[in-house]
Amino acid sequence: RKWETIKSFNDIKFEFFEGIAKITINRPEVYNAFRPETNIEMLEAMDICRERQDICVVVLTGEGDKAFCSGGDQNVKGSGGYIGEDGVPRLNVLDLHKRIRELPKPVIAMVNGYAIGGGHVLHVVCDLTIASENARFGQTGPKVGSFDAGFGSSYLARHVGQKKAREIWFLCKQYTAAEAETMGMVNKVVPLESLEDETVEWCKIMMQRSPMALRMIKRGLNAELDGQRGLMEFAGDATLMFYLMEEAQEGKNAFLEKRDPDFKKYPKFP
Ligand code: 2NE
Repeated sequence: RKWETIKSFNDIKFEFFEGIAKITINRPEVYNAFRPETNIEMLEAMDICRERQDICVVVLTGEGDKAFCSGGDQNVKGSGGYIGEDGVPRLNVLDLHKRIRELPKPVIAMVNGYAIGGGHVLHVVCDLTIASENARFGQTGPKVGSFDAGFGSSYLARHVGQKKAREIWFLCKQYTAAEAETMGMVNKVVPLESLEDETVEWCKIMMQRSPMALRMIKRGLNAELDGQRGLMEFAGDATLMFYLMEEAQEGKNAFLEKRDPDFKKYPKFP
């Protein structure tokens, strides 16, 4: 399989293959921990994934066979957040969570090793998770002076239930891929050597499905948890579909032609 580079970055690889975009956190020396610049790059890559018509599915993974992502880079954690090269503290991984949720295309976490701390949250916010047998899952916040009480807790609880979510956060233990699958936060576990094949296979199946149907399902499942913000995304897509109907064109045409719109001819579905 030949992945083509979409755009070169410092901290990530951003590649394309037959409708699939792959974002790889490329900092193996720190087990793919992210720093502010890593998230800025991933945000740009996600924007490209949103705009490009030929990208149907996004895969998020980490370089090497040790880690998917070990969370925030502890070397740059300072007062107020993770300190960027500009000296400013940020917690911009939260912007990435929002971007993954908003993207009207499926995002799959391809977990190839440790998914720990903020790295665990990243897989939690993805739509699907496929993990290799060597993957390890867990939160560390209360051990290292951090927490994610947002999607990292509330959405995790939707996957594994309240008791397990509290156990994961309060005890900061590590869980095997098999345990994560049993808990309901991983869709499938495969040997490391077949991880990418399996992930690409899932992508290909989804690409045979209706993109609009997948989009609306993602919006609806998000809306349940995302309140007014989720309804806004859902409603935005309803408007998109309305704009595809002649009924919406009639309103605009009447305005431009300086006449009253004739909506009577359109069906009133039961
Ligand atoms: C991932 C884990 C469990 C792996 O353990 P092990 O023993 O297999 O490897 P080791 O030796 O700990 O790590 C390998 C190298 O990666 C670096 C280590 O320092 C080490 O470097 P060298 O000594 O070889 O030079 N490394 C690993 N994780 C790093 C990190 N996050 N930042 C910088 N360097 C890192 C073990 O490494 C581990 O527990 N890592 C720390 C996980 C962690 O606590 N992450 C931060 C959680 S807080 C967070 O991410 C967060 C949040 O809670 C809320 C919002 C945003 C972020």
